[in-house]
Amino acid sequence: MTALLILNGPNLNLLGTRQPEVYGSTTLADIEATCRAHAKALNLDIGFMQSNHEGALVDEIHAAKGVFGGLILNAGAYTHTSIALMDAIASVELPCIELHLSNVHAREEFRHTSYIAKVALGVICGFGANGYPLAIAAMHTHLQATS
Ligand code: CA2
Repeated sequence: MTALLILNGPNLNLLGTRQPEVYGSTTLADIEATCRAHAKALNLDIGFMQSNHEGALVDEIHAAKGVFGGLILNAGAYTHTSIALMDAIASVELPCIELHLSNVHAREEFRHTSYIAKVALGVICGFGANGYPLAIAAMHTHLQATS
């Protein structure tokens, strides 16, 4: 069975508790449950984790090699700053979908830059928590087409 790793970056543990007008009222635990249900329906295994620490995210990406067939990454604010995450994704040579709850292009200028997009298969943003099942479906289609 193919497996996907869904990684979440800094502050996403706060989802559903603050700023619901920007990020919605769904918690990260709700999102994980939705992801597990969608993945099961597609016969996919998933790993799901969140960290507020850049190095921990880099370690997870390294450890994904040989275990997971693809990555779905909401790197939070590290999206806009982290060459380390970009290099980690490039180094494992796994397909990666960059994901955001909000439409980062309709927000502040600094959110228009993404280091992750440079090494990603594609980017999904602006669909709130629904972006997670969209990303799972997109990765599933990609992995079927390339296997
Ligand atoms: O829209 C997204 O998914 C973001 O990755 C969220 C990041 C932001 O820095 C990116 O530009 C876009 C911020 C996550 C903060 O999450 C919070 C959730 C609830 C309350 C406060 C912060």
